[in-house]
Amino acid sequence: MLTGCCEWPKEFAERYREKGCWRGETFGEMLRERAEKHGDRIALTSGDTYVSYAVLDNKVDRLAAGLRSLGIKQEDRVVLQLPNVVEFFEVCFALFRIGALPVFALPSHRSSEISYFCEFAEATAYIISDKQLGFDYRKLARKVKEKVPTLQHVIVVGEEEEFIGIHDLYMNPVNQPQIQSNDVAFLQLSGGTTGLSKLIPRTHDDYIYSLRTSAEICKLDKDSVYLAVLPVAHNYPLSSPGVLGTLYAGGRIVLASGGSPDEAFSLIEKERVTITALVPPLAMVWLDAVASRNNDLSSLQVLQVGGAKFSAEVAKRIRPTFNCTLQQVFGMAEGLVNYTRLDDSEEIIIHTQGRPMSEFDEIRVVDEKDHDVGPGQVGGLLTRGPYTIRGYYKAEEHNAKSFTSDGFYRTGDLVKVNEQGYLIVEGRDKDQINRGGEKVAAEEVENHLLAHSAVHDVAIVSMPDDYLGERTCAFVIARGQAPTVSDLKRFLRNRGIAAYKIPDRIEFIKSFPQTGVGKVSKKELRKVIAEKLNSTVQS
Ligand code: OOB
Repeated sequence: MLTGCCEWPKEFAERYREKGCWRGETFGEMLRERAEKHGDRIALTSGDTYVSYAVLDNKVDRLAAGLRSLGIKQEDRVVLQLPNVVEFFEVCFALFRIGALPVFALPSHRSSEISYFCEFAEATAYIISDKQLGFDYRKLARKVKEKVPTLQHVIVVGEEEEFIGIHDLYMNPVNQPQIQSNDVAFLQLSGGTTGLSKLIPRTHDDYIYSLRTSAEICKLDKDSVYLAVLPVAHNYPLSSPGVLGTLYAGGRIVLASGGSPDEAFSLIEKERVTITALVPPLAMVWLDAVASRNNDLSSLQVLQVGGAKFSAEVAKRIRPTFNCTLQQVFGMAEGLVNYTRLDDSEEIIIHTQGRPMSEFDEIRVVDEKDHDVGPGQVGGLLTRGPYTIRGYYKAEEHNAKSFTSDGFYRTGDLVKVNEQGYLIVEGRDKDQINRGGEKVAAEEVENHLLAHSAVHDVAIVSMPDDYLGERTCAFVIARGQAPTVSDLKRFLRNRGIAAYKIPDRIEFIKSFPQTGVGKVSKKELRKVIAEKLNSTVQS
């Protein structure tokens, strides 16, 4: 296994194999088999482009040859930052076939995040699109190359300028190395709690198990049509069951550039979409948009909502509005994914975040001392299982805190379990803000702000928000003359961080409230801002 990754202990690995979870499949073989079985069927649709399984398989082989010709080889890390385009799949599977590991960056990441991924993962290549939504990724690549001189190749989908154009990399197929199913297939990103995102190594065995099980739970088959509106690099639309689960089932993926009802509703109508995945704020936008549109959405069978807590009040409106089944999804890139089942009662579907997808998922709900809480009580969620990692990539010290000595991952989520074994998310005890599904690690943004000469200290907390669920508020203690809010926001943008991490609100404060042991009390700060918001709403 790749150095810096933690394997499952032997007895667990043996059990997961024996029980048929890990079946020795790799992603490269999976696509080949689907191409042999479903050759002429359409795997991917993007705009007017329709790509069959056979064509996808062949393009992947040719691109794999091209990537090899650049010297990209087994175990090389490649930072992949592509939006929802056909090439995302070609690159991904080409890397899988040569045994190189994609590092799944999001389109919203900027130079600070990308440089860190490239440096930390010691990436040999960085793959981007030319321009997207008015942003030029080649400019970003120039900055990253300057900061990370070891980065050897920048490959561009579109106009390549001084870089390598992907169109030059489709070559005659060559023999590829034998890939082991227990090898790491790629690195996902964690939402991050302490400082920067951690990298999550997922193996072919464990990930294919998770998407196969997800596809079964969602009853996907070759007639399923999955609409991808969220960025496909994220674990949720990638594998729950997402685009990879759809390919596993031999179904068809329809790519959308974003979640606007204009685009998504026309695609649902035109392509007869059967299932799609949303985060709660998007679900609210869709609910409100239906009345003013007259698209035929009758093909839609399942609407998944996850990534952040979906309020029961809004959840109730899904079935009457879309005439389809709501499925709540509570998952994490580290592994564990919970689903409400399609035939569950409305009560369960509306009021819970589902139950673990696998009978081999182990969950514990514990107090601060790691003792199990009583039935129905709220506690911290710990989990281990056949698709939950045993450690982050190259993060020994952090792993000692994020995992128990017997290998349970500390999710940082506060949950309770009902009598039927369904989880209800009640909050979190990790230093992270969940901005409608986008995760912000408080410490990462605090560190950026601390680099400003007029910032003496800073604490970032969540504040309630009707639309996103939560937004970020930074409490700043100024040094000398206080900077302005726009100064600080500009400062952050110039440091090259993703826009969703820029605090929604900045409050200046003289000193921080403290806990009994003299730490900053974020709980008190959350109260301060919530009360302030409340009083402005009322006045
Ligand atoms: C998904 O993955 P990540 O890694 O971006 O974020 C994981 C965290 C969870 O630990 C939890 O705090 C929160 O996101 N979360 C939810 C939730 N789904 C995720 N909190 C409340 N209710 C939910 N339904 O977000 C992710 C990965 C795979 C599938 C679905 C979501």
